[in-house]
Amino acid sequence: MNLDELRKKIDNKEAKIAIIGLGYVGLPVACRIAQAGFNVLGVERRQDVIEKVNRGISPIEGKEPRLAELLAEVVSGGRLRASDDYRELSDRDVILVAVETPVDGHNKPRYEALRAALNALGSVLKRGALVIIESTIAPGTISKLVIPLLEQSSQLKVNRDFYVGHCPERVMPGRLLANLENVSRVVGGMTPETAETMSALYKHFVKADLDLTDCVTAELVKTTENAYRDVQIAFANEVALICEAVGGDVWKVRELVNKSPFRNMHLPGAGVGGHCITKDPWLLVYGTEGKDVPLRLIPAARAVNDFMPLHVVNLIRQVLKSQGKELFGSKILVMGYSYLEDSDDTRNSPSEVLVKRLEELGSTVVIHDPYVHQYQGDLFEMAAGCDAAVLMVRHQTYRQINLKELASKLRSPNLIDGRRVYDEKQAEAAGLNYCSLGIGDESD
Ligand code: SAJ
Repeated sequence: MNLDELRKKIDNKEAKIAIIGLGYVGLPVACRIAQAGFNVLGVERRQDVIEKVNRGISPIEGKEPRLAELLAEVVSGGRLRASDDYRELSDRDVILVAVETPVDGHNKPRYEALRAALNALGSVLKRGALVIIESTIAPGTISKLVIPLLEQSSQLKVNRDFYVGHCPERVMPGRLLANLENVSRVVGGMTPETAETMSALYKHFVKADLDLTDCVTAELVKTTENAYRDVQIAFANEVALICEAVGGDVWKVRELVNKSPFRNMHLPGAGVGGHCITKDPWLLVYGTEGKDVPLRLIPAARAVNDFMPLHVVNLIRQVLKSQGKELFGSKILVMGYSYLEDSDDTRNSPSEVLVKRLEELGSTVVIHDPYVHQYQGDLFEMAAGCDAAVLMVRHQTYRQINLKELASKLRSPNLIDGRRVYDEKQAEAAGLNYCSLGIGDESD
């Protein structure tokens, strides 16, 4: 089957589609393609996910509007099925790959899941099939890893016997389906005709722009857009440190800076977590591996952001010290453990770094988070006997708490605000000794 024939099968929805990896990227896209009228096979390693999906139950935690209903609809309609058997991919015309691509402790990509998926797929790959990588990958990965692995495991030749493209995901936890439908996509094909054929599929379920390009550009755009955000946040964090040192208020500074045309200073804070912004800058950097490119800004931004939870430890230490107390032997209430407000996702959470450091320094830590099961509970009961409360995540519920009650429960009424959720005057009127990240004391 050549690309023209494949294109026709996609246009009339006869093409058989598969998604490898039914996580927060793969599952929504599988549902949307099935809803568009295609026959979709989801291939997944985790038996519990397979079992839930085949019962029409969403395995994804957290609030994902419309996803559970859509999954139930397409599964009961017989258009989506999950399996762990790669052999079932042998009749698939288009295969999307949405497996994890984390980085290791040395900030190098770990492609084990991608390699395993490609090797298994290659061994059953149908002639004329189109393989689309949706996972975020370092620039050069399509040409240096994906194509060689597929050719080797299939004994077929790319652009003759099968086709390859890269359409990086742009989903966001909490808005998976909305983003999938309404955020533009970069559609990178190994050939322009491949990109056109990919676009024919995405047109069925993406209402936003489909920007056709080559694979390297697609790899660069995705990793760059997240490295951009990381550098922007790091800039805001560095200005926060400056403001603390010179007696400024970074939150006020940011508000006024952003009134200047073409400025968009991001939010400083207690750190950068999650599985996109913390790793994609390293994937971008890895694209230059083995080449002598002097990269300083992107690694430095990662270092600045990784430092922020440790800076919060310093703020706590300063507050206690001003009261003749030490971190050693103190009891600290940590408010917020997920990496993002109103989310239960704790991956790469800055709070994890904060808690580890506090415990290393001899503090006893009490953790509260309304979204993370093991840390749910009565905030004020947890505050009892603590020498400070530390706000790490801007959960909506934290904005409305009774600060007077918090002050009364704490052993020492100290509140360190890592995200500038509270108003200093209100906090102090409630009887709290308030310290916000990014706000210096002119008398220092
Ligand atoms: N953060 C700051 N300051 C900011 C923005 C975020 O400290 O100004 C922190 C957050 O607290 C969090 C981390 O950075 O710990 C990441 O926050 P995020 O809003 O970037 O959320 P993510 O990690 O879910 O990023 C995703 C990304 N989406 C994709 O990769 C498809 C990112 O590209 C989006 O820009 C981002 O969502 C978004 O816009 O919300």
